Amino acid sequence: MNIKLIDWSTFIGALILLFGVTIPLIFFPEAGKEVVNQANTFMTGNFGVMYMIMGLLIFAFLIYVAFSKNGQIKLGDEGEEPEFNTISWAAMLFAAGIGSSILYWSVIEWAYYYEGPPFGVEGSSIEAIQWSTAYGIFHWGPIAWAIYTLPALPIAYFYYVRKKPVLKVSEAVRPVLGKTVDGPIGTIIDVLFIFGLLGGAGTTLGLGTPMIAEGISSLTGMEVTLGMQAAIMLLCTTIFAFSAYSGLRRGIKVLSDINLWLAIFILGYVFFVGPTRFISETTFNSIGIILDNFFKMATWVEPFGNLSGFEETLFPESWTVFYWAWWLVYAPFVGLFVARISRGRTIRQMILGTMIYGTIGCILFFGIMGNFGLYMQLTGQFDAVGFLNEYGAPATIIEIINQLPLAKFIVLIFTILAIIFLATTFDSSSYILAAVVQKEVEGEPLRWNRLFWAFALSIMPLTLMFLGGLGALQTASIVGGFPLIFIMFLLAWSFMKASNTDIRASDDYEAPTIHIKRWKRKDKKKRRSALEVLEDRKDEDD
Ligand code: NM2
Repeated sequence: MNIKLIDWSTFIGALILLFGVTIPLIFFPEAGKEVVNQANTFMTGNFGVMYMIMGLLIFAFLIYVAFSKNGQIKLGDEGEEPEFNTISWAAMLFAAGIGSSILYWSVIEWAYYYEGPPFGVEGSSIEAIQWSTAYGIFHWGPIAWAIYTLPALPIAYFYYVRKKPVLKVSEAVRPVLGKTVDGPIGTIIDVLFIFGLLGGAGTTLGLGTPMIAEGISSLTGMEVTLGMQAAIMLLCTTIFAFSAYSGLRRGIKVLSDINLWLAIFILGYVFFVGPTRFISETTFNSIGIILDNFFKMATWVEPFGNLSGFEETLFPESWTVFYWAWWLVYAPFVGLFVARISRGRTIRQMILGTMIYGTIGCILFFGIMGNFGLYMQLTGQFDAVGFLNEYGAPATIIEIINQLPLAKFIVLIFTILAIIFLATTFDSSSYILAAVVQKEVEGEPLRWNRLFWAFALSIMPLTLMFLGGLGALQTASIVGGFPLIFIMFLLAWSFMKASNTDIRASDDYEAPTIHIKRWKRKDKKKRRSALEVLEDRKDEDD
């Protein structure tokens, strides 16, 4: 156990924050629940608009960068081709950014909007149905993917253009903060990133587990209990901890590939065996609704909410703000992967690719899975909304899948898919967490370190699960994400500052693709960043 390699201030800082939040919740569950709920209401009520502004600003910023000089910069050397072809690039991008939650929300999100639509629309009306088909896609659409893309900009830039291997978020803001990132400020930034990711993971595990439990219950007839859910959570944790510990790279890669094919199979099955025409038409229609109302949806904060004569829905707080926060906490982590796979592309290709392909992938899930459920509802074959009110979301999701022909088989595939999705998301998160708290990464982050973070990742959600309720889980991302709003701003600034300086000094300023040539990689093999290590990992896997 080589403890010299650990960056102790970041490690302990993250740990203090983690236990500082979880231990009081374990010992004082009732008071804890109250505090968590209040924190949630306080954050979303007072600062919700900040998340909304952030989403829109990031979206506008990326579109601007994509079509500016900065977007023409090539991530790599002159003549270098993109390292991965566009299809594998898009598939990897999707696998890194999306986990089991898409199975959850793509099937059920519409049902919430059907009953509790936005904009003061009456529940279950035709208008509500229209919104219900569009809002899920909006929450998993271009703004969401823009949030994911932003951190990739400085990380990819410093890695491929300035040729400095950067893993830590604190390193990516060095152009703005200078030497201060070597002190406590840098540690705080990294700790906040860890805290955010723990929050995001909390939301993911907390939503995924009850759904998997319902799947198992539907297959075996066993009753869903808290104990069963805890066992599932531990099972998923153990799968990824085991892979983390034994370095089962092949195993995890095989799992991700299986996942991709299972997902394609389920989508294809529901599309062709289900109401193909209804799904196609409704999905197409909902894209129109979003295009027509994009800015209205992106800015709706219900300002007259509790003034007299208006009935407050709390829709923006419960949905859009929650989602932007959730995408935000995963963003630095996904940014690292996007950066890693984008060698040889221009900044513009990276930005537009992420936003377009990411959105298309989510449209497929929401369009196919969501509209299948809606079809069941509208044709009276299955009252998903009634079932949701009575039995809750996880049971309803599985019951919707149960309406398909060969139901048992499809529920089985769906449940397996959810388990693998959870395990692979956590495998990569624990890898990144372990790497961030190390000074150097030689080969792989230390085993015990990876294992440690693998389990740390599930402590928070386990606690939150026993506290109960979606509300408590949603807060995990919202609270965890708040400080990251400011870090995102620093990341954008840092990218602009560095790239503008380099563009000014470059000689192919007028060319359609700009190659920045002034930076050479310092070949100090000893200090390897996790990014390089990931690269090797990939090479070995191939
Ligand atoms: N996002 C995409 O749980 C997961 O699927 C991980 C969730 C941020 C909503 C990402």
